Amino acid sequence: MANPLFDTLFARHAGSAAPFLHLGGGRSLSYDAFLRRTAQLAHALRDAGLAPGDRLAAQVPKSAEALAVYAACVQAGIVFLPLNTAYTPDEVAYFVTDSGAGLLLCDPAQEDRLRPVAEGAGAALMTLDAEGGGSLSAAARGQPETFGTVPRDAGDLAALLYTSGTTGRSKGAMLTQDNLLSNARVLAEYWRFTDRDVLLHALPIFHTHGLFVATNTVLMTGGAMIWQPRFDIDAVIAALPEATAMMGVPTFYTRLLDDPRLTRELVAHMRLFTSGSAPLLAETHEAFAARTGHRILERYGMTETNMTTSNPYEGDRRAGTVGFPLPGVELRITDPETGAEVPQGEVGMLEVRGPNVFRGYWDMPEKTAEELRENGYFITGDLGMIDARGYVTIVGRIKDVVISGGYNIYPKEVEMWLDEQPGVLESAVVGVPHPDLGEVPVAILVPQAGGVPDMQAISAAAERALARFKRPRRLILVDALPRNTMGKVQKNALRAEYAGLFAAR
Ligand code: MCA
Ligand code: AMP
Repeated sequence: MANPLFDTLFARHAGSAAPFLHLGGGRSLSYDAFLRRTAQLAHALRDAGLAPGDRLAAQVPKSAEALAVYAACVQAGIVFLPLNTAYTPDEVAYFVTDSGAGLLLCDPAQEDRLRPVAEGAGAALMTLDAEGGGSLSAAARGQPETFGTVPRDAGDLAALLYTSGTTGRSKGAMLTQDNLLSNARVLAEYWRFTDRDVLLHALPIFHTHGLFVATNTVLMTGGAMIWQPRFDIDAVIAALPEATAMMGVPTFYTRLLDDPRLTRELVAHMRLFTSGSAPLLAETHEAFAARTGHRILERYGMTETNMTTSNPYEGDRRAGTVGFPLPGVELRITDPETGAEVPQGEVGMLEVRGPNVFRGYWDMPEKTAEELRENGYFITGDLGMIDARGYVTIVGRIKDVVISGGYNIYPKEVEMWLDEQPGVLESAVVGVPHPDLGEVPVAILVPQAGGVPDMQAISAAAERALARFKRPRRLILVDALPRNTMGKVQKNALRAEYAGLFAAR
């Protein structure tokens, strides 16, 4: 095929009047209309100077048009680089510069703040707002409604997704056409998606979960999506009766459980709820089953690997486990020190291999070599075990990361920033339990000798430097950090000490 990803996910729906996106208020967009818009956008991007292989960085609100930009990039052979809308201009500057993006697409409301970023990185700047307006849409208007799809190989890059690193520097995970396509194929089949499905889509589309797991799976089978800009409990409850499936992070399910409108009747016709991106507490799984009769299907993956394990569609969905390796995915458990496989049933490092595993980190061959073995196994940084029945359970992480509402926060990045603030000698950022978001970051600060850091000034500066979800929910001053005999900060002790800060409601 000339462009496997575009041909399989998009082109096959050309001319189809079937609904693709339900946009609310009775408005829907058919597959055909979506693809015609995609072609117009592809023309506009080419006119803007983007050639196959170039990167397009997009920090835009979720909309049908924003999804069509992803499709247009695939059609034009442009590498799509989606960015969290919470990132500050400083953070965006790093991604645009590091990736050498040719174009930064942003919300017109951010244009003034991001223009210097684009100029500094030598990228063009275009805009797209939540209603599909902006300079890119204007450039697409009137363009031909067909576009000569740019040929691509299965191994060519389709997307570059940045994941923060434990060293504090974000790394761009290079995802190929086949990484995305192989996973979409497997998930659509494993989870029994068909063209009769209507997926309630309330996830952001700048991460693997909302962009690839949800969207590509639906595109694979020709179903429709109820396209909601964000998780709003009222809108979700109103839409559930129209849906057949929903994919969410655990916070979606705890928020639904907190709402008395979640009843067995409301979701009686649904066929599937999935959860991932963060651990789903067994008690949430059980409470949801008791209230609705549905067992949430938990699965596990990473930006670098797409989805790797899933509980079964038919059969026992076991609370607290992430199920079995998906077809075509090899998973092994190794000793974190030696890399040798551990006996079945023992805890160790999860490593995965398969067509789903990324090609490496953008421009970081050393980092790639550290995490992606020559034999193709990717070292996840997650600790787990496989039980006698083959179910995988994640028991912890070796990598120092806090997962808050499904967003990853790398303490190192926040600590490096905190350590530079006036009056701060050193800092430690840990995740503490939070009833809504699973965990949230908290910072423990040690003042410089004789000084007292201005906590308000630090909080104010954090607003400019760090995306909201990364900002510590509390700044706590202590005389010294607990250390072991090797001098290493004992984060477990800090986590234990502050575990009750946001005690459950
Ligand atoms: C919003 N805030 C957050 C988060 N989201 N803070 C920490 N962690 C978060 N995740 C901030 C808001 O800016 C706001 O700040 C305050 O917290 C409360 O906001 P609220 O209105 O309650 O939040 P929300 O807008 O309802 O969002 C919560 C959410 C959302 C629905 C859980 O974060 C979400 O959709 N998360 C999904 C993330 C996701 O898709 N992850 C997949 C990546 P203020 O109070 O100052 O206004 S991982 C992945 O892709 C891998 C491969 C995988 O396995 O899936
Ligand atoms: P990201 O780097 O954003 O792709 O996040 C991937 C990480 O999210 C994984 O390495 C896990 O630590 C975590 N994760 C994803 N799904 C699950 C799950 N079902 N249970 C526990 N952790 C998960």
